[in-house]
Amino acid sequence: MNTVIKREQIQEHNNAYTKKHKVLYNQLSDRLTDEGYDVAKLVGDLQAFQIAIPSWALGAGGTRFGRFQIGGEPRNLYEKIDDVALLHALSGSCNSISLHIPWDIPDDADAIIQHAASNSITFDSVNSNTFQDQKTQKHSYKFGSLAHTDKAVRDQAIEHNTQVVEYGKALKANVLTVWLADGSNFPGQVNFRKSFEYTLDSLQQIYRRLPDDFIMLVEYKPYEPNFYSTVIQDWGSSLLLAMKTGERCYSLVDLGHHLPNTNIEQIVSRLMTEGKLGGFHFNDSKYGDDDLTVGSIKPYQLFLIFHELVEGMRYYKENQRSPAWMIDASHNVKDPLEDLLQSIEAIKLAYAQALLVKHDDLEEAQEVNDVVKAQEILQEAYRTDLRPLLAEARMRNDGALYPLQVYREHNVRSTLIGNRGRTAVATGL
Ligand SMILES: [Mn+2]
Repeated sequence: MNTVIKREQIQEHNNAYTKKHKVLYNQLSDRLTDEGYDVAKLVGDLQAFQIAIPSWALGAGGTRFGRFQIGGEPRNLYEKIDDVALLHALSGSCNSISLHIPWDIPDDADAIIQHAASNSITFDSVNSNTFQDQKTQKHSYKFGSLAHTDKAVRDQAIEHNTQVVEYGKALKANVLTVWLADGSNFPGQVNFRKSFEYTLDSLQQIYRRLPDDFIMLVEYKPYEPNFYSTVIQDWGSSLLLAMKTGERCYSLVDLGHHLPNTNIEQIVSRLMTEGKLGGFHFNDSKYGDDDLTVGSIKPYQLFLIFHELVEGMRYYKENQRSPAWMIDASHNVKDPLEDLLQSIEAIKLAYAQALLVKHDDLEEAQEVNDVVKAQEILQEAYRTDLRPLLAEARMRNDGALYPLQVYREHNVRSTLIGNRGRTAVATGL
């Protein structure tokens, strides 16, 4: 249970800042109403938008050069759920958690579900891990897993994924996310054709064992930990695999899994056109898979991506399933919980800005090739400060008007260090 910040404390904070908030909100609300927007609907859409928090983002991340202690990290799955509950209490925007197996194997699924439910948290996706060896496994993944040349290794990796689904089923999750580290470091090391065929065959085997209410997401990444090639290096490979694997298999876009300057928003549009955008991992980056705070480096790109998402959802309506939204970030110098609060805010802000885009006007400008007007329409939405709208939606979801402020005023990290210890390290990292 999140006992670090109580509901009354959030209420106290909101009472203290209601006056300030109302001035800003009413001003914005009046302006948007004058411009023809349905403000109640905007706030409602923001209230409904929920983002999953991955269990592995709650502790200190690190790089291959080292990891720095944050203190008070969650020591087990229960405490990870507590941290997500705390984030949800403050933000009203993250009612689910994603797990990584075997880092988060539930010892007692019913007790875990109960614990999560008492905090209004559900389980979103389960993620398999064949990028590192576990002590108990027979074969090594050093040279690959689902794409390995040895059938015995592939079978072991397939079995692991099936196991992950079983854990997911027990927790009432319904998404399996597969990301493979498989690839090669040197030219000639692997046969591209064979490794792709092996991967497809392995994914199909996992898919055949998937319960009917489960979907499967295939995540791509151009490099790292392999540096010459990865088997699923881009959206094209991921889409091919998803299409050949089955109806309930989709591509997953992780923002950091692109080479610099890739037009990610266009990829989003393309995948939606095929009805194959199944999931989203949010983070930000300067060069590679930096896993930095969402919106910290390229907020305009984030907005453009959301614009395509909103446009796609609007165009395809019920034919398009809403992607599974998740933050996938890592923290080396920030308090992970503060970092996640910043990421949640950035995601919802980009979403709100995208909701503001006047689609009919934009389409009209595009039809007559009015390039200047098209840009103006997008940037008008992007440059409108919608933070009061977010605060209003948060408050209506019983969250805090200003979550970071509450977090700091109540010295949450010190409390967590007091409860869990300075050297507590999140399991799995
Ligand atoms: Mn990811």
